[in-house]
Amino acid sequence: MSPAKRLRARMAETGLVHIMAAHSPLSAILAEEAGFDGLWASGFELSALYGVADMSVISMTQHLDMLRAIAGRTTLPIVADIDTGYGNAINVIHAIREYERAGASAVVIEDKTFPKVTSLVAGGRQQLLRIEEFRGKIAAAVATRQDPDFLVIARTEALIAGVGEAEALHRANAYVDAGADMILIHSKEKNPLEIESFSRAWNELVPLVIVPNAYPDLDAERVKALGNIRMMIYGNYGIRAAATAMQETFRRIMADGGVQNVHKDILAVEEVFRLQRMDEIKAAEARFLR
Ligand code: SPV
Ligand code: MG
Repeated sequence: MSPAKRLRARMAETGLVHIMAAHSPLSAILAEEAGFDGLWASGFELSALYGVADMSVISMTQHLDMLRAIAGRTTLPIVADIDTGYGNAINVIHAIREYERAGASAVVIEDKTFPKVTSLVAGGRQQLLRIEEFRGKIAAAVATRQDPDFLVIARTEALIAGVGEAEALHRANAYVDAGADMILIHSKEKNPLEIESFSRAWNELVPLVIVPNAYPDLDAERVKALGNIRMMIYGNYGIRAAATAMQETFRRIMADGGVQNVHKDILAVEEVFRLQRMDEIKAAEARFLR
């Protein structure tokens, strides 16, 4: 069964899949071990990993390279964050071919203009694309995919841009007409009221996706009660957790004048060996090094 088919099957079986952001193969391995249903090849996380803003600065090639590396080290389905699709509908056709070939099971394309501005930044210049133009991108993605289970997820940034729920619903309906398999509704409100209200107003059969970064109180139990959200993406938790651990450890080493205190609080090297599958290397050495 293809990873994309598994992702769809899991959604049907559990009603809600949990997708963890991954910015590296190591973070993907850790997400798989923790039991997530899939991975989010997050633009925000990869940008942060490179130390740059999430504003269309990272290239498609950089994102694809990381996605391929991730796909090579995990069996989980990967939902690729392709931002605005790297240009117009023609660029989307090229992107879908590349991402499917690289091992993605789904893409999320957002209805902003290129270059995009990261959604959660205060005072961000959030510019929406014309609906017709975005419908063309969604239709192009649907027409290009080879695997019918590959998911084309349309993300509306209408709430992020502050144009209100009616416009968000109007756009989401238009994207469903263009063939979107799911609608990602994003919000930067600190509480989940905006998302809950959209979910209640959404009466299409097409299910919703959310990224509860700004409004962490909306947990799986509350999401399930809403009834039409089938995917939760934990969009920036991997890089934030990694940066927290590094920040704290690095500061302690400088403050303590050595590694004597942090040594016991971080992964043992043996655990890193396990994650690197050193046992397989040892077995191969025994078998082939003559
Ligand atoms: C990402 O993780 O890249 C996202 C989610 O698109 S957010 O940064 O919250 O917009
Ligand atoms: Mg993104």
